[in-house]
Amino acid sequence: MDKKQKMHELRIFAAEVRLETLKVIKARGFGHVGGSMSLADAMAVLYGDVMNVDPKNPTWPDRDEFVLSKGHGGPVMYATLGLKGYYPIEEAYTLNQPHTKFPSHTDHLTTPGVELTTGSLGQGISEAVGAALGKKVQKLGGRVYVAVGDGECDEGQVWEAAEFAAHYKLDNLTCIVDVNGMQLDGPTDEIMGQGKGLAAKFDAFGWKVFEVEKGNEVEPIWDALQEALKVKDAPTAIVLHTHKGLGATFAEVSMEHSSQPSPEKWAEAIEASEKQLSDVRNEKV
Ligand SMILES: Cc1ncc(C[n+]2csc(CCOP(=O)(O)OP(=O)(O)O)c2C)c(N)n1
Repeated sequence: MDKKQKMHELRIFAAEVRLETLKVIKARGFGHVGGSMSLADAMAVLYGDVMNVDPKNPTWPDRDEFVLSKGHGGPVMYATLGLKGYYPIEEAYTLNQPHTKFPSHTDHLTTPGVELTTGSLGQGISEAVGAALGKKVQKLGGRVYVAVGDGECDEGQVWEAAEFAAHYKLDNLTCIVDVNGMQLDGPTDEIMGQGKGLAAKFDAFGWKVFEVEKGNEVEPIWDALQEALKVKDAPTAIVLHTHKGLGATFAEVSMEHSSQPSPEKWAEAIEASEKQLSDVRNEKV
């Protein structure tokens, strides 16, 4: 398949992920819309093309693994894994309800395809570093991908993981840094300034960094991930500049962290998302 066609398919997948993320959260009525939607395009590129996974054989040792360190973004992962075939997507419409397999934060013990349990910010990247080292020690194939939030990077544990990964030259580890500029209670810069920025910080910790200004477009994300595959002897960070809540009409302007819109606002958002999907499907390639 040529690259243009591939990007078109990934744009469609990203629009499907956005729509299903909204449906998953709507079924509960409230949840983490903002940080789910900012990551939708990266999830689509990873699971739609880049990652080597098999939903029919989810524990195959040489698979690529993904860890959602910003575990509150569970809905975007459930949407992606459902669309990818790990389970019927409708199962995820039980988000955060009693006895569900889809808790608000990702849990390895409950959800097919979720590799590691996250939710306490900072821990997921440490787990991912351990998984990448484990692959090296056991001489297994596959890579480990992990997604952290920019607010999450206020956690010291992120930087312990970062120095460890560089020290052990974990070139089978790629960290997606979702720089949407916001965290739970306000703009990331106002809560805790991040100096010269997260690209400079990962670089200073010995990572090879790729910065993507259009972090909600599939093609530059895909290009950066291809470059990351070529790097030897260092972990890679893909710093994505994204928009919190993108594609959710009630959240994308306010960039709110979690949302509980009225039924009317939900209906409006679903309709807009369905239209976006149909527009992308009808794009001329
Ligand atoms: C250790 C820890 N402290 C606090 C929280 C509560 N919390 C959940 S999400 C969040 C903000 C995270 O911001 P960011 O990483 O930027 O996420 P995004 O904006 O991408 O959703 C906080 C403080 C937590 N989950 N874990």
